[in-house]
Amino acid sequence: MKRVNSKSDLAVNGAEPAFAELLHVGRPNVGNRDTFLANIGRILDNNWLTNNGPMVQEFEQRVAQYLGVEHCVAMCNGTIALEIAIRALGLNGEVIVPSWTFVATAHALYWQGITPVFADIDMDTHNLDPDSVRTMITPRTSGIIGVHLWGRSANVEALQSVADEHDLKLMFDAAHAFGSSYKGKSIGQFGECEVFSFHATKAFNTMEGGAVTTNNHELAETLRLMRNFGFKGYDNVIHPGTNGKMIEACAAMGLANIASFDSVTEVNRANHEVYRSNLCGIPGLKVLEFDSSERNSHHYIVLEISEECGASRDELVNMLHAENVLARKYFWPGSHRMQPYKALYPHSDLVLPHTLVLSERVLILPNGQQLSSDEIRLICSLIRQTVQ
Ligand code: T4K
Repeated sequence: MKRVNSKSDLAVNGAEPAFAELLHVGRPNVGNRDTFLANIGRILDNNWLTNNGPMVQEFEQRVAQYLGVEHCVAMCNGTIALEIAIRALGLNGEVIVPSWTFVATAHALYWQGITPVFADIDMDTHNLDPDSVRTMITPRTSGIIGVHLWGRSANVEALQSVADEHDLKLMFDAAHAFGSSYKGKSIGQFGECEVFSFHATKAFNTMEGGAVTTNNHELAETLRLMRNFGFKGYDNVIHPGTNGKMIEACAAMGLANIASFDSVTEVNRANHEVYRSNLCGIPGLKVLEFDSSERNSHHYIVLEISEECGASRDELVNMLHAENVLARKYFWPGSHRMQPYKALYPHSDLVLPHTLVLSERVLILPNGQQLSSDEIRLICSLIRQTVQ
């Protein structure tokens, strides 16, 4: 690995980094401040802060309309939304998930006494491999959770076929996929239901937040009961439930941000292109492409660094951190090598070869409306100088 020149050289030696301020992966995209503050004013005027208030209802309608789905049930975050959806679908025993995802996908099952069983992924798309899913099915399997990783849709039809063949429920963790499509249809409409995260670090955020979307009226009704302790009217509990409610202030942020979401996507797409053109032709370094026939927020800039590259993934991450670029190794080392799964499945490396390879190769770079083209070019030139 070569040391980078000039300013960045100094940074690696402990002096001035290339960027005066930290450039984070996950820096929030924030819409019109005046709209947000006016929404907050409306909340205060209403004297209604939470519990299915008018702002949350407006937000749900707006999201459902944007995604072309019948029901959006807003929740306090994506993890609780996953847990509630899993319980509402009656999943039990074992559920098949990718290991190559944020650990919340597996935790949402384990937290409820359900065993997550990890299947491998496709090397090109980083999404669940339906053939690997097939090999993991046992008499205890009740469902499959596909993840649309990096906003690239999972292989929806193939997973649905596996689920239908074995009478399993299929749902999706769509935490990365707000604004994405599969065969031209918006993500949010597939499987029994889909679960979004609107965390601050997502392309579209409500600070903290999430939602379950579905075209199934009965399921939507159950989800609404479950997120509010099972209450139907005053003093009348008709279902087991928890507190999964989104607060009004989060919906206020969501309404401000959804108005600018398309422009955030455009900025991300352009940034992705700048990264791609400035990093092309480096042996062993690939910028993950997005399928141009599908919609995607282009929020994640995913690099794969293989052995032919002049620097390892970890050397690049260390160099970037020294330069104040907070690149991330999402989702190293893979959920199956995190606790409690590592102790539960000490041999699962053997059945997850693609997950293992990618977990050593992937690096995520910053993106979003706050990043300039010049900053991207500088990040790329730091990488180029390091690997040459
Ligand atoms: N399924 C999938 C596939 C997911 O990716 C996630 C969440 C979930 C389910 C669960 O949804 P939630 O329950 O979270 O709604 C972050 C997020 O906390 C998490 O929401 C997200 N995935 C995951 C991919 O990333 P960490 O542990 O990396 O967070 P942290 O604190 O290191 O922040 C990430 C980066 O963002 C840092 O570089 C700092 C920057 N940042 C963060 C915040 C909160 C900012 O610049 N501003 C901010 O306000 O998990």
